Amino acid sequence: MKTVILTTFASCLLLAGCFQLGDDDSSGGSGGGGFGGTGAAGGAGGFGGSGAGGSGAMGGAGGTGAGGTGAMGGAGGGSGAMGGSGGTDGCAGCEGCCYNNTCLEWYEQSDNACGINGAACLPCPNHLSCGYGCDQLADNAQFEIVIDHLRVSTRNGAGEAWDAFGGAPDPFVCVGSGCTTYFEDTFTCNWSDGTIGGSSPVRFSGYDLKRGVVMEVWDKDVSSNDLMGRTTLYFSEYSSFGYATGPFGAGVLEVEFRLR
Ligand SMILES: [Ca+2]
Ligand SMILES: [Ca+2]
Repeated sequence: MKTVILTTFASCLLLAGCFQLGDDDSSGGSGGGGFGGTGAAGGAGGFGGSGAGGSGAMGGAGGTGAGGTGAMGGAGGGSGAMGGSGGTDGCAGCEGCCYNNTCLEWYEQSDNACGINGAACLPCPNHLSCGYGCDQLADNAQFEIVIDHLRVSTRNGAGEAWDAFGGAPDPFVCVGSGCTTYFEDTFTCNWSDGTIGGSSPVRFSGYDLKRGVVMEVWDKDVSSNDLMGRTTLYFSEYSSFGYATGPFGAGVLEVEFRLR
């Protein structure tokens, strides 16, 4: 009988999904998995049931139900031979992620097991790495920069109009080796597609974005373009909501942009 148990255990280990990392089903019943039964009526499986509040990869705290009847005879509220401490207590108050019913603090995490606020430790998406949750740009990931909005001042640093005869500027934005399209005679630009590089998007690695990329805003002129502002952007955290800058240079009031 012992052998059967180990075989079951081993085959369970080989089956992805047999365990779910940090499945903290505090409502009980469905947690546990793998090692025997579930359900409020107590353990039916070889390792005792998960009973109420079982969770954690190694099974719960053994059934608390009214008597297991499984092959291995969980004798009612079995102690869960392979069981963990049961419940989700091991991750109670966890600010990191929950793995095997144990809290992994942020400094103990990796790109393969990451999370916050007691959530299950999960791998980060390919374009992100683990910081405080999966919030950092992955070094090797490739991103495009999309400019959504630009607002510039009505006068340049010398207090003059940007164009001759009091004309408004014709702004566009460049980052690295690429630029957006430009708008004519306006102080506010809202791009429908402000991809840097346009139809041939410039791609930036996460590594380069973290080291800093230079953003410039220009006023397109017939003779030579006027630089309206230049700044360096350092992307550490990834924001799916996008980014915004404050004023920079002689004439840039704000830029809103995002990574794609
Ligand atoms: Ca000009
Ligand atoms: Ca103009």
